[in-house]
Amino acid sequence: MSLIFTRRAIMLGAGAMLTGCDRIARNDMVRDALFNAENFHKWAQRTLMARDALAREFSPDHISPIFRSNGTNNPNTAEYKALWRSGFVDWRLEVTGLVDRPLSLSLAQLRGLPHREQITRHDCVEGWSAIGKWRGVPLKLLLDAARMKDRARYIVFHCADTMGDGHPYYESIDLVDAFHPQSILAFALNDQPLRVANGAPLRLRVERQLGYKHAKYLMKIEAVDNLAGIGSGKGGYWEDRAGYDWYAGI
Ligand SMILES: Nc1nc2c(c(=O)[nH]1)N[C@H]1C(S)=C(S)[C@@H](COP(=O)(O)O)O[C@H]1N2
Ligand SMILES: [Mo]
Repeated sequence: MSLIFTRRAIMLGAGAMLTGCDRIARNDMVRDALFNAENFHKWAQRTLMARDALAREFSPDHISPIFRSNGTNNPNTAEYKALWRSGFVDWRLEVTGLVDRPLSLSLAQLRGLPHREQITRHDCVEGWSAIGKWRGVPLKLLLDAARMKDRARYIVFHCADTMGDGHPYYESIDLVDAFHPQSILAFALNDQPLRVANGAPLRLRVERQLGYKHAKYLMKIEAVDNLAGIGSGKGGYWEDRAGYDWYAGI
């Protein structure tokens, strides 16, 4: 949202009140769209800081001795257990949706692609942080290989773990984050293959965002033009159920 648009929208609200018609000003949706913290934060981050700025990276001596697990620590479904038992040789990452060339990639294929390594801090809304060294494939590389269509706007991540309500975890990000150089699909943490507790065999790292955006246990990534058809339309498991902000920039 540009500053000009914000000003115009506020003037529109004021004008409506002056003419005695305060229907627009009282309309909760309009007020929320203008003034809620999430929109302001999003606007501030987009305008005041370049969204492609890098998240801070740390030196190896800052790595946390233990990178704890949060949320699901083992999907424990029959399908996942079978994949885990055979060392994930039968696991595939599907790249689908608005792409000209859908991909189905094995872990060996992903490991064979160019990597990025980054030591970053993970911040969970539940009040803990940890610094870890991640290694993975830049998301951009896969989206380019799949030849994403021009009308794609978001990337949705579908996970293997079914949550308490029986629905698998899911998340989504926009293309600014998808193409960000630190957005990687990580298969290693602290020079070890990713543990089950941290999302084996593959999880998203989207370093400019809060912990819940970093989808673990990836099965499928999907390019879409809008989020209306994903869950109840707010773009993520916790966004749909607990009102977490979709844009969780830090
Ligand atoms: N599939 C899946 N991804 C998930 C979660 C989850 O429960 N399932 N929890 C999220 C939350 S809230 C956090 S803080 C991080 C935790 O990652 P970690 O277990 O590696 O610490 O994963 C995120 N990604
Ligand atoms: Mo979290």
